[in-house]
Amino acid sequence: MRLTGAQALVRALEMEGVDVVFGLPGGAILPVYDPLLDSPIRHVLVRHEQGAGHMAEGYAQASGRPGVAIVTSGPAATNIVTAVADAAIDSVPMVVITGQVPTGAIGSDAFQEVDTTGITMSVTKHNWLVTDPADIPRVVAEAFHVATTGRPGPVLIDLPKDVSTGELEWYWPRRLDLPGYQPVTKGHPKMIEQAAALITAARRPVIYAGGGLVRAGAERELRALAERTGIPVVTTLLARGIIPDDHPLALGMPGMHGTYAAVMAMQRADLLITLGARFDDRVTGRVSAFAPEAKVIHVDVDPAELGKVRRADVPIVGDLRNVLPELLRRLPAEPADLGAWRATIAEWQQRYPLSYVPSEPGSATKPQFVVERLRALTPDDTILVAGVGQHQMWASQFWTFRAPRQWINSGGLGTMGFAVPAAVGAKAARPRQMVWAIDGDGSFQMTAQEIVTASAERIPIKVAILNNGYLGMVRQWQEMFYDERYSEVYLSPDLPDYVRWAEAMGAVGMRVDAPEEVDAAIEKANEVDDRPVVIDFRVDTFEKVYPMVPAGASNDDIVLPPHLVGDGR
Ligand SMILES: Cc1ncc(C[n+]2csc(CCOP(=O)(O)OP(=O)(O)O)c2C)c(N)n1
Repeated sequence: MRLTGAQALVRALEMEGVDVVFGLPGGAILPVYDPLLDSPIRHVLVRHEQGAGHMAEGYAQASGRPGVAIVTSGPAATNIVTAVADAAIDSVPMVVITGQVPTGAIGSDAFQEVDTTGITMSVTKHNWLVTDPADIPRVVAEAFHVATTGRPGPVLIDLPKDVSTGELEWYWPRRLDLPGYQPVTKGHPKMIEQAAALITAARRPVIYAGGGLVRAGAERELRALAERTGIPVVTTLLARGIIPDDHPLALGMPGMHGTYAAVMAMQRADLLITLGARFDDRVTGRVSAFAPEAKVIHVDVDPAELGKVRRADVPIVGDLRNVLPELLRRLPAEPADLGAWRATIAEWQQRYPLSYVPSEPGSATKPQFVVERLRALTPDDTILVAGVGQHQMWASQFWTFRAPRQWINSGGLGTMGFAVPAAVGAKAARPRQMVWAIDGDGSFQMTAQEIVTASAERIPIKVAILNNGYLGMVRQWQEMFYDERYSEVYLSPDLPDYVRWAEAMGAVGMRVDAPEEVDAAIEKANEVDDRPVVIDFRVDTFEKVYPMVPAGASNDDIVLPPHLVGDGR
């Protein structure tokens, strides 16, 4: 059967089981948009290509399937680069298709020409510039394979216009021939044995659970390891929910804004069982002072992570879903007695819990209170998305996570503007689950136009803006480390008028000025199911995120909130 390259591309996406793509057309990608009209694949028309990228990420994180974005050449390709970089550092499977100028014009500074494969080389797992229509089915199959296997990540297919208009004889590759790409999935038995021996000998072990566990879908295996051994678990920003926060072994988030117990448990540990985590600087603080007495077991599907930041005593390359059961098989039936260690940790938890001072009657709403009320008033399986800043940390700290894939966030890149489009993508993937985004006023302004997309496409997400009138996290650093010299961080809580803006974009807009109004607004928002909702929560400007390990400091120098200190620590 003869097909155009564009028809073959759309057909190949169908073969891969794609049900939704996010994108926006233009000159170089026009041929692809024509056969899309005849395809069962749903296309969500975004208002900015960065939004398409984050939507694909939100879709992928909520569903576990790769997200797909289609954009044109030049400025459209550069617009999506932020989202591609975001997906790369957070290991999100994503396939991006970009239009390109015709092959004969490449290199001539043609209209809307950029070197897309060159620009995205360092932020994709792999990319392809297709020069022959006959390659399209094979490249699409390879792209989905590479994006979803080993360490997941973004890939990009650059499609010149003459390649999408050219013809080929349709085929679908039965097997892929990628000799240079063979991800290791089974851990080395000798290494697993050594890991079991370290676990058996440890008296102060901690499981350092990272986002790789979520990507691998290894929540059962993790829980089995923790429960069998009684070893407490810290969950990084990307791993929140991999073990329920109300589980007796859960210590919450480690790192810069982690719980005191999680930070201290890692610092005092004699063994870190590192699973799909990468010793990010936001977790380790000053690396030379991090967990000084701990031996390290490091399991990761990506060999490049092992020894990158911290030497591993036992490095294991492999898929966590394979490695963890093997490890469990080698552990003795009787776990070591960790009673003393667990008691020490319990004391830290009890003395220094995550907490805040509730607002006085008549004074401003505390942002943490909004997060707590949202959790209390939404269904258990609600998907929570966040922007980047103080609100993100409060969301991670004060939401109670009970399952993976219900927390979607920009971790490694820290991309303001992530929340609204990622929420749209998550809701497109999981239409029956409620999707809330907690956003900052600064972050919201970066991609708010995707509320228009949500309205037009009837994707009813809900957005809680924690409006403190500032680029709050930067303000916090200026307050603490720059002598309260506030340079370019004031935004104003009233400009723009969020309620009118939301309504102009087809959403329901609400404003909440006082703590007593919080519940009613959330309940009203929960009832809206035919359009997006945006609530402008006016919150206390002066609130800071605690605990805090200042950048570059040792985790031992963790700063507790003022209301918890002065008790002899
Ligand atoms: C695209 C981008 N630009 C700049 C930054 C640096 N930055 C980190 S947090 C922050 C402030 C965020 O303000 P807001 O969204 O209002 O959230 P808040 O901290 O007030 O909760 C800034 C500017 C960033 N992370 N991303």
